[in-house]
Amino acid sequence: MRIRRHVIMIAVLMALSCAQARTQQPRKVIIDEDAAGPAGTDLQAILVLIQSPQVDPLGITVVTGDQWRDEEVDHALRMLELIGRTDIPVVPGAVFPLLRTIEGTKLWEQRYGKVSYQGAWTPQWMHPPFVVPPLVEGSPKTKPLREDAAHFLLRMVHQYPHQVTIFEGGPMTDLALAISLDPGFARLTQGLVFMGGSINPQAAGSEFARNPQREFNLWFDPEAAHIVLRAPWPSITCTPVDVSIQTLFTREILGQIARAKTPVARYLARYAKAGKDYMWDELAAAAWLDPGLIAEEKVLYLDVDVSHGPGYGNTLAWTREDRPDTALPPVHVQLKVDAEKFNRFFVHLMTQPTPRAHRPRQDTAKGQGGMLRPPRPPKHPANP
Ligand SMILES: [Ca+2]
Repeated sequence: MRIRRHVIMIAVLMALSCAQARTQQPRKVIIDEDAAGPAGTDLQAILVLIQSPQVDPLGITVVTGDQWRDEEVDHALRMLELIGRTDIPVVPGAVFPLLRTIEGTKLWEQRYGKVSYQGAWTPQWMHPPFVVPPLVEGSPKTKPLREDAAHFLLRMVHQYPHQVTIFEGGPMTDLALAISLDPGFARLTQGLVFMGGSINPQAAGSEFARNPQREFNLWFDPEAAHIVLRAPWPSITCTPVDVSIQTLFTREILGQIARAKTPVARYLARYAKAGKDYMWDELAAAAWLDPGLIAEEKVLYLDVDVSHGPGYGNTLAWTREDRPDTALPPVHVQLKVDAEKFNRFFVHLMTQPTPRAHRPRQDTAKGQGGMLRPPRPPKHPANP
């Protein structure tokens, strides 16, 4: 009897230690971003995830959003070179949204009014999609994977079922393509964390006061977001405009980071612009690492207006009681941040040595593990 009790006790202890070992495993994540650069919210969110020793970044998939995909791919590769993490694959994703076009957007504006921020399509700095202007931080020598983002996402979640969190910091085109190719995709992940959407932001005087439900990531590819927000994710966490605009990338924050002499701190000191930008994506990444940074959240049901009328691309939100009779999964929507705590968390991460870094690459880099740059498609006059 005593022996049996001992055997049970040993089995329980073994199970507990296995569970503990599992929780200590680095958390796998794929970072889907519109990686505009150098520095800026997209790349700084990638840095948050890379700088955390808790995280195993399986890859960075890049989608057109704030800039066109190809220049974003180069900004991401170059940053990885400068911080010594060229082992993390960069994977090209969608160049165009599923349905939205530049021409269609111009027609929409004639009817319903101007959209001030259109990412890569903003008239003041728009250029053809496959042109990469010179990078101030230098051109990367490393290359992206030959695989496309949707297939990479699918391959990873099949390789590590239920272990990979999808971090989405840009338009959701790549995720919608993965779901369309394999409807089991969302269920095979550990969950979705995204920056996007706008519920009821308190933003007097800003663009969000006039158009409170328009947020760029969902607006840029409404049909993709519509597909993604209906997929059966095990969990969804949303960092909307409401909470992002409670942050600010101040000169003080940048000054504190610049005092560290690490490659990440040097990169930010040189290229980041402080003083006026919210920390959109950085907050989404940081709150995934430490949910204690969020002071208030609410469970809502989200969708996007795909009716192609005046509200095309706007965020739609319901409570459990008033949601429509469709299969929308619940979303944990962050509404308030502990801004001081978040700033400290961010500065701490940005001033630490980069985990698993090799010697940062300057300008004499060899290729990235034999990865070859895919041939550039012919110049494309406009979104078809
Ligand atoms: Ca982004």
